[in-house]
Amino acid sequence: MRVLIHIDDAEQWRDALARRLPEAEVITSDAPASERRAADYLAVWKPPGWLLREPTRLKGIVNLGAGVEALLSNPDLPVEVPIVKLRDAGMSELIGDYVRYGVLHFQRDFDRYRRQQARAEWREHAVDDKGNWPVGVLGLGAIGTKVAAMVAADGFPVHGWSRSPKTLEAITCHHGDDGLLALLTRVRTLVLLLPDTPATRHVINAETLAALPAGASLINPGRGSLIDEAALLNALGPASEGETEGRLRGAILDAFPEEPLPAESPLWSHPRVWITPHMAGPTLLGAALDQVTDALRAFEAGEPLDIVDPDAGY
Ligand code: OXD
Repeated sequence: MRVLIHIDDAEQWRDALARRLPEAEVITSDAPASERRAADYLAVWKPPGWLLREPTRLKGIVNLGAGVEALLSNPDLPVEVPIVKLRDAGMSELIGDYVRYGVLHFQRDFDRYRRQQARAEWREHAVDDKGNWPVGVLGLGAIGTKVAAMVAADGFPVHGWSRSPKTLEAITCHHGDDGLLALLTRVRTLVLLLPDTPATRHVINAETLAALPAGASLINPGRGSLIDEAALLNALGPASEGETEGRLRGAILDAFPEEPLPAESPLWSHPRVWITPHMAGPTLLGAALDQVTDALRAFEAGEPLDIVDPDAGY
């Protein structure tokens, strides 16, 4: 089988995959067009349209990330070719740590202490008990489930939400529109781990933000498209340094509709927004390659695979 890799650092991926999969010929998108055209599989992250159009005998595509929205929205995607995507691949643990940091940031008042420091103000806040700090996780896929479990293991009550009903140990699970509202009204920190699909776009909007208790906080290691930015800024209140907090106490954001986040975005300078450059869940090469190897072998052997459902978007 011939596998064509397209991602940053493609040579590193090519060499590592070739070592794991000696039966395959692994090439990158720099290979001659005649070799690219004869690829059986693509292993790609945000490929250009020409690369998707070119192969003449493609049997499968492996998406080298968890989110498939860039692939599914590419007009050159050959729709008949099955797609598999990375599921977890070491990302969940890293995203879990990011979220745990974020929850503690608000629960232990680091945001308030930072503002006090700017005024050289020595003032202690009473600690709110973890048991009194429900955390909501929207999205209970491979990543959301693991993150919810990590936060629950820290002692926070965790509510999870998914499109269809789920049962998870130590997590209060909600689903559907009513379930979303029930979750929002209860949580003090809301974590977004939904995929980017037409159904999830702007799930955080004026209405859903208003359903959160006053003083709630938001963490988004998921996708930028989940948030209506104007509604978010409105809920955060004035971009002034003082003690005044909006209905929404603060937001820790890792994903944006346009990345890099444009320099002129008002989010950069908002005193109650923390921005990180889509670093919450980097793909770990070793774990990812295990999944790519298994997927390619399963494709070749005609074994069942967890294929992406293009209508659901994940
Ligand atoms: C992914 C990502 O989808 O890195 O894997 O955002």
